Amino acid sequence: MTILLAATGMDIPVWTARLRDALPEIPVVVPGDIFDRRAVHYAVTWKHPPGSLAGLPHLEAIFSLGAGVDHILTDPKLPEVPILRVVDQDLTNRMSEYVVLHCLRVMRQAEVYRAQQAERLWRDDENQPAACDVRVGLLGLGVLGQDAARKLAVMGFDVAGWSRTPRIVEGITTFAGSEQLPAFLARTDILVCLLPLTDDTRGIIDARLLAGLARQGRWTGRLTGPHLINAGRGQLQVEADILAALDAGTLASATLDVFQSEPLPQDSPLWSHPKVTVTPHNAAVSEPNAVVGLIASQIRRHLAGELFQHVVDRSRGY
Ligand code: NDP
Ligand code: OXD
Repeated sequence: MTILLAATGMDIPVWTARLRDALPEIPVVVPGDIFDRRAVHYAVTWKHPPGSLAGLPHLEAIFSLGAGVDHILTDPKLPEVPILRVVDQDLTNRMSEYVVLHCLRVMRQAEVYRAQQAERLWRDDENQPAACDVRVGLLGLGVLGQDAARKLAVMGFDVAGWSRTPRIVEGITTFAGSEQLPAFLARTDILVCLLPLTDDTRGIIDARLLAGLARQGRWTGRLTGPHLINAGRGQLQVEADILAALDAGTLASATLDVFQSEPLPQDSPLWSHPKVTVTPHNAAVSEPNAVVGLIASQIRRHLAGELFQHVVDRSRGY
């Protein structure tokens, strides 16, 4: 029995070493090694080369090294075995840190004070809004969206979430389905996107969606709105529409961790736009020890005859 680690953009020696430490009884191979394809029972993947998982007759499961699985589902030769994604408290905490950080950064106008500092300008804004007057809306109320929503609520924000099917989350106003999207957007000052990339969500953050956001916050003073934070996937957003909305003043700022093309091309106008904050798709990194621990426990469960956890529903695409 062998594990095939087929990943690009990851530190392969580190992940291989962690897998070997966690499952010393199972050899780990990588594409390019000479190995018996019939021996491969598990594949551990991140953006694997399409087709590289075909021709593994005894493959029993494909693990994603991240929470998202769009990178797996695009493979036209994907074997019909369970796909398992990362659901891990370490990754979840990291994403919530990112969301809370940037919501606070927007609300407390960090960019304004940074600019004032550059000019040695001592100017106090007497009308800092209270968090309860700032309405945050989460697109996506799954594992990451719910945790971020709860932590934002602890900070005092007025939080709502939108999902495909109705969800009940204590202290959070919830909306579901395309028919409730306009009402959700209309009460949103800071839109946080934590959706998966699927056929239904591709390009969802477009001019129409941005035009539906709240135009007037419940605060007075210098804070303007609305604001966008996207840490889901880059192909959820239409970057030309975001830039147009920023330039038209219908969007006050965009904080983007993910991009239509990654790494963000050098000539992208997003890099230098004064209202855009760019982070390099690291809102919630997969920490090797945490994620390998999860994969090892899934494999041990499976070898003991138990069911896999966190299995992706291929028909939904997430
Ligand atoms: P989950 O599968 O737990 O949650 C997905 C949420 O999106 C659910 O609430 C789901 O609705 C909702 N959703 C899916 N499709 C639609 C739709 N068509 N309309 C409305 N809502 C929809 O995923 P996670 O929370 O674990 O992760 C979300 C995404 O975050 C990942 O897929 C990945 O792309 C991204 N991510 C980014 C990282 C980064 O570093 N930037 C790190 C980790 C993840 P319902 O509740 O009804 O199922
Ligand atoms: C993930 C990611 O999906 O890091 O986990 O993007």
